[in-house]
Amino acid sequence: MTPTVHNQTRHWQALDAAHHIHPFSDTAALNREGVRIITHAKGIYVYDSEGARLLDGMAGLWCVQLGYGNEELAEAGAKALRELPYYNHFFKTSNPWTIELATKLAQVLPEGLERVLFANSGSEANDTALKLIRYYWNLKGKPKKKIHISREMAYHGVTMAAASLSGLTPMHPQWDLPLAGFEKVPTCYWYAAKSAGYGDVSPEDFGELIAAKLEEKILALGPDNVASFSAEPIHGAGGLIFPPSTYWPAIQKVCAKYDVLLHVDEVITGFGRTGNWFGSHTYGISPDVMTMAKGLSSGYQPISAIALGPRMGDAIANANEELVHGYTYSGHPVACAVALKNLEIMERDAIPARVGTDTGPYLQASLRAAFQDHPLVGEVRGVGLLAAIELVDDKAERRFFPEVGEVGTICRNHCFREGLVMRAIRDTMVCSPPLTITRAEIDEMVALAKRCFDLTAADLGRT
Ligand code: PXG
Repeated sequence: MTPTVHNQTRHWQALDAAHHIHPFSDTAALNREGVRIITHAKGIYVYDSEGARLLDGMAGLWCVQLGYGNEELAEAGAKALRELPYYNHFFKTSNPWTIELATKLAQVLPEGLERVLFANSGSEANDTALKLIRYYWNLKGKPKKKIHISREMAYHGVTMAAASLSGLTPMHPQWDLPLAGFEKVPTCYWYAAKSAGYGDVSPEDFGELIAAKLEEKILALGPDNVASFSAEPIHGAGGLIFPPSTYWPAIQKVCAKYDVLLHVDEVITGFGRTGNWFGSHTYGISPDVMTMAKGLSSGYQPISAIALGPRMGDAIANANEELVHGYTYSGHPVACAVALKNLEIMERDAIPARVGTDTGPYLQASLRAAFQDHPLVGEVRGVGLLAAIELVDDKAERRFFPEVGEVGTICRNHCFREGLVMRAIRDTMVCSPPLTITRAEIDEMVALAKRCFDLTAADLGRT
């Protein structure tokens, strides 16, 4: 948007402070500081109202797969806006974009996921998935199977159910959550295993050991009471925690053994991020139900989806009764048109394969070359165009800083000042750039990050 008054930034900051409450922010503190106003974006860069350019190493919030300013997506949305700006699916009606998007999804999703429902956000998708899981067990005559198990450090969104499913503990006390019937198990954070008292276990053994915790939990609750296990293939907002190779095979065995439905949350890992269409492809996971959002439309429109495998899909499609669920904007034609075009472009330009075989390995190698021996860096880890750099107090002991988040915040602030958007989760620096990023742009991003890490090390006197 173009500025219209003198000192436009301060004017907008004042209005924002007066009228707009921000997500996951301390409103008073933010208002004292003043927000940064992003006015436009192109490719991998966003620009603020003061003319500063930032390299967006987070693809917005892990979602702008095709980068900013994609004309084909804008055109697809504009065309649908003109032809059918709104219609619903409640009155025995559908529309071409929704139908074609559902069909395209069935083609690119892991085998067996053939039916989809639409919603408008990742949280709604997860909320819906849990409702469908409950419904499935009711249809199957097992109404006692109602407990949802998920993982510590998981992020699944903010609705009452999605926040209950989330395992990041700060998400709960303000809202008296989690709701009853939500249980947690430890997660496969190998890097933290030593400081958490697991000793010098190998990643592979740790994967098995942590999967066994799910079995113990199911047995403690009684398999007849457990409806589902939910997990991200890779923890996203929990700090980019990648599963050891043994983890997912073991988890799937446990779910199958106790007839527990597997809900896979691909809100971050979907749509090429890990170098395949889905994280489930990368890790060989066969979900009963999968949720997705973000990259589905490259973030250009709010849209999410819930895909059902044969078990749930067949039971629900053949229930012979009304499915008492749906949102006004489920399968919105404009959102579907943009998402459909997004998937067509990804397919045409082979974006997942490019991430898997070219830019992904290049980013991973570049980060390791730049940071492996950095005085603050304990570990560089990643898959595809997802990467995390763990800032630690003691590399040999894999020991974190005593004041969790302090060093991460220093580093994150340097990044912003130097023109790089990188997120700090605790003291883990994470990046998840647009999937259209080029090798030259990766070089630029890594060089910027290196400068910021060096500034952070200098601040701490650890050069
Ligand atoms: N599942 C996963 C795995 C997510 O990452 C959601 C569900 C919820 O999606 P909605 O569309 O309801 O926000 C998410 C969202 C962060 C951050 O700080 C991450 C998300 C959202 C906001 C902030 O990393 N992920």
